[in-house]
Amino acid sequence: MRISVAALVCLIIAGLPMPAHAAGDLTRQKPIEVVVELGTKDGEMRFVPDRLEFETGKLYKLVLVNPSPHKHYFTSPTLASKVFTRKAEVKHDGKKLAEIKGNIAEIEVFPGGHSEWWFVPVATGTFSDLHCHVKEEGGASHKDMGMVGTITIQ
Ligand SMILES: [Cu+2]
Repeated sequence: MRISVAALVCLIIAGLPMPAHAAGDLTRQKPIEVVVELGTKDGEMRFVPDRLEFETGKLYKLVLVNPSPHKHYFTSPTLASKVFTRKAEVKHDGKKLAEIKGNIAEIEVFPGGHSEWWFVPVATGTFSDLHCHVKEEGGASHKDMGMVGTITIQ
């Protein structure tokens, strides 16, 4: 029996387990929305939630809102190194004010502010370097006051 190279390649490919999202532009999927509050209305120094989970190969819209009276940062150098960023957006009252392209290292959100970070995780890991490095007058940083979190990418 003769079998063509093309047929052989088809047989090999058909036998491999392929994730459903493997084909096409991963940044053009319908995004999974994850909302994180930076600080609380009462001025508590924490991220809500403070544990985030993502999966590689999926598009996320990480919505960062600040309901508190303080400005806050969302900073995780490890997360920044493990994602491909499609864009970041700044919104006010549901209206888009700015769209930023390129790599994002950290995002600062002012009281009442709303930003979105659209990204696709490309590497796995668990890391606890999410923090806010704003310092209040007197020297204590929000990180020292409990504004920290853990991120897992599976
Ligand atoms: Cu802060």
